[in-house]
Amino acid sequence: METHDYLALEDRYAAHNYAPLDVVLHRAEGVYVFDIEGRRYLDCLAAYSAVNQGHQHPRIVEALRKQAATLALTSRAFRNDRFGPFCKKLSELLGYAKVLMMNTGAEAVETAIKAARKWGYEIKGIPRDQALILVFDGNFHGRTTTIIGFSTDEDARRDFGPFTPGFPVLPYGDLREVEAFFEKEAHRIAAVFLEPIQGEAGVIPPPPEFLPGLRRLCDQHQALLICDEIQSGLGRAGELLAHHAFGVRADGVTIGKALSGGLYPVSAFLADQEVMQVFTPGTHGSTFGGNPLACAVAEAALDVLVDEDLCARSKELGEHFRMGLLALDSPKIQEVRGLGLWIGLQLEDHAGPARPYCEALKNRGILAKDTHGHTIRFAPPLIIEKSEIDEALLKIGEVLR
Ligand code: IF1
Repeated sequence: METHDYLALEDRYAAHNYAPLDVVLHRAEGVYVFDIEGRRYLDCLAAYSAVNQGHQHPRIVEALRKQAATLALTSRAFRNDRFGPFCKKLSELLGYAKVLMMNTGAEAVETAIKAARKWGYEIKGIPRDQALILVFDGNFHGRTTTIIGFSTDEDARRDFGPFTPGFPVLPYGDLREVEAFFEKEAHRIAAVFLEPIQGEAGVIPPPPEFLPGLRRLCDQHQALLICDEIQSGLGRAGELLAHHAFGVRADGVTIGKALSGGLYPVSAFLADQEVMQVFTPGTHGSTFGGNPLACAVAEAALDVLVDEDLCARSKELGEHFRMGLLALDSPKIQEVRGLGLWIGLQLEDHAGPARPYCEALKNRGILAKDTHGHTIRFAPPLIIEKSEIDEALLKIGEVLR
């Protein structure tokens, strides 16, 4: 079969909930993916930061293979020899007393929402069914009906109503608006929930005083600060958790994607005991959550993250990538945003939408994804070499010219 044959099959048999680039991939290795015609591409999306460790990392593939042949799923009705040791490892690495394992990012977010609400009622004493969780415009936290209910992206929410109440949306980065809202509603605010850097919105870091300000407000008014680190975490922004770059510690975090290095859906919600105590037997769960295979894969993925010092690499090489983009000195570049190896290249309006640039990059062997019209996202696996970034910069320069 040829590329167009695969396109026809997807067109005929799969729901059209995506508009992918017309490249049919067959295999991957490290920072490269290969299409069915054998053409090689530098992967600058890294599956939305799920393959920070690089595609098919041998240590993670081996962990998957071994555990898959030993014990894959017991359900949480019984115990197994991978779950406890992994929860300890994750708890100690990220610095939270307790871990609740799920599978997809959205499930970890739903877990955080349930924890915050239950904590609000049972610990803070918010009147039942009155809890509010502050969220921000431009957010992306997943695709369940509750989560898209507080999305500000019309495509993500149109005609999926009615939505779950209790998620006031405030302007991202605007501390005064948050302060004013707390003045009015502090008694029923259970949590403030946000991406420390907004991904889908176009890799947008908030003003440096935003997160410290939120931390102060949450401390003042007994509310939880919960960060969604599903995309920004585990090295992508040059830190174990992106919000550390702003000098604060969240009360809870959601993680996913690179938690498995892209080899298996693994996600988690982490918090200290004061929050996690709200979950008692029968109050929450998941068939595959925390299964032995997930734990074995995630354990190897975290070992790679630490042993290969991917956070430091991300920070250093991200700076190199950003400086290189600025050095192109292209009149089409309006802004280069980001932290670590997570870059949003915002094109000037007159430069036209980003999609054609992604098509041109694809023809030069670079896969990147546009977002929100005028931004090209560059988020390669964190194992990328400086020489590969320099090669990419040459091609990006050609395409911009
Ligand atoms: C799609 C976006 C990225 C996330 C954050 C939770 C989730 C995601 C910060 C949910 C997932 C994915 C979903 C995927 C494309 C991708 C995406 F474009 F949608 F917004 F990365 F930016 N929190 N993001 O980024 O995790 O349930 O998907 O495992 O839905 O198109 P999930």
